[in-house]
Amino acid sequence: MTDAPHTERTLILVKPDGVRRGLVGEVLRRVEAKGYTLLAVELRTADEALLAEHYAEHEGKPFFRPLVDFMASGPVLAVVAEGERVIEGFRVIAGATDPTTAAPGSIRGDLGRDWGLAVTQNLVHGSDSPESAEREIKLWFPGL
Ligand SMILES: Nc1nc2c(ncn2[C@@H]2O[C@H](COP(=O)(O)OP(=O)(O)O)[C@@H](O)[C@H]2O)c(=O)[nH]1
Ligand SMILES: [Mg+2]
Repeated sequence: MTDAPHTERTLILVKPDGVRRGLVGEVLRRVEAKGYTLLAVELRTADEALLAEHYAEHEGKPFFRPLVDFMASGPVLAVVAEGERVIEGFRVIAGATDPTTAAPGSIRGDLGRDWGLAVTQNLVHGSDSPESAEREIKLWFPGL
């Protein structure tokens, strides 16, 4: 951690499993309770082109197609949040990728588990670096 102020923005998605389970409010509550500012919140069903672009780094992996299909299976809540070190902070709130082993206290650890669909359904997405955050925010909220 550095001492210099480091306000940044991140893209958060409540994935279709989270929306279907009625966890939109719970995810937003945790983001707000941590003290981050919501800059944009929009419920939307993403098309395949947007999702393939969003997950471009995973193209070619065996879970890419199931992941895109799952993400297109219903509405997602797209959120831009702002704050000091929010990119790292939200990844901690979200927990590890595999919800079965994600730490209790995290969104995935408290609310997620394996439903027999590997780790695709893990409730939330959060940008993993400043470069990813900038790219993803442009993709989901071109006007922001
Ligand atoms: N089925 C399956 N899905 C995966 C696997 N790894 C990642 N995913 C899914 O792909 C998303 C993106 O993967 P990654 O960027 O590594 O994880 P994240 O940054 O923690 O979301 C994850 O959130 C999961 O939904 C895998 O090994 N199998
Ligand atoms: Mg990732």
